[in-house]
Amino acid sequence: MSYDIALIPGDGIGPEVVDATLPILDAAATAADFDVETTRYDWGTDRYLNEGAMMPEDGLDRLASHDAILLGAVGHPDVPDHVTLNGLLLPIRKGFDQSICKRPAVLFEGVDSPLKGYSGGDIDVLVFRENTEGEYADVGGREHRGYDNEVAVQSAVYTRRSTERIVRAAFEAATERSGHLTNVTKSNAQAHGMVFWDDIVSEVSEEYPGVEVERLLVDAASMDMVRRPDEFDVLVCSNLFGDILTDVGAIVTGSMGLAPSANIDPGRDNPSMFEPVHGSAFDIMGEGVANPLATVLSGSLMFEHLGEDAAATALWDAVTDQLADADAPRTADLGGESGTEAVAADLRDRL
Ligand code: GGG
Repeated sequence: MSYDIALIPGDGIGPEVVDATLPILDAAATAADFDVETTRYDWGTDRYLNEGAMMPEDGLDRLASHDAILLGAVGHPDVPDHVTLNGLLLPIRKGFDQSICKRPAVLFEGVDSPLKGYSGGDIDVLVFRENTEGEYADVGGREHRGYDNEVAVQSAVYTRRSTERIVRAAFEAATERSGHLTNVTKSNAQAHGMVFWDDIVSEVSEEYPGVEVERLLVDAASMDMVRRPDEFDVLVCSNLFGDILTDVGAIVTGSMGLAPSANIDPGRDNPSMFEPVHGSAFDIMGEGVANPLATVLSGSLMFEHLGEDAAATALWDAVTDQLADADAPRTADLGGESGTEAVAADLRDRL
């Protein structure tokens, strides 16, 4: 069996963490008796600066035949973030109907949380973020620039199809896990889209009588992510709220460098995409110190999605073992002094 993976290393530390991860994916694949073939697409801000677009016009067509996509990071200090995000990452998520974004936030053994009283094993949250619409729907406009009556409108879009998909995916996960689901909205202030969202959660909940649903407003949920993250299990939320809450989740579980994500097309008509939650981190680019573990864990989610459970588990376990080992190399974000390559080499040995 062989899988054809599209690589989009992207900007900043993206190429560093992707390149460090590839031999690790290969090692896990070889041990599980399958092959990983890769095709590299050097799309991103350098392309934008040279050619005026983050990716070619037929970019989605070129990606469509791949089994999955592994992406590094997007963003550049010389280009506005809305240009880079809307030029590469968001068109892929939307164009490939990747409406389900799954982001685990796990406090691994051996990793320190900035929260007092929390140690390894205490936090294990899985966030389901709607990934193709909501506040990132790119609906709006800006008029009368520079005049007193200047106006900007940014609308959020919630469709029944996509909202049901993310909510159902979250209920499925909650059923397999603790039976507890937290629905995060802002339906006290946003009486159309967010109340619609709550209605869909209520409808879908009838199919899952075993799942207990807690409702939280996003302001309270953000507070509780730092006050009582151990009490959360599965969270479901809109695109923007998921983006914010998963950064909070990453930092309370020790580092952005440990947070993986999966952007999944539930219909499986298109390739799904896997990427670390972190951005391009230009401040450390080229120093060889970026933490590759979020990308490795994203590779684990990719193998799981491809049905290669043994390789997925092997990768996750190798990272877990490394983090639990006080003598293992670790990068500066985790309090260590090792570089990307030392961490990657140690992981390869563990596999
Ligand atoms: N690793 C992907 C990346 O560079 N993400 C940066 C970012 O700003 N992402 C926003 C989002 O996930 O919606």
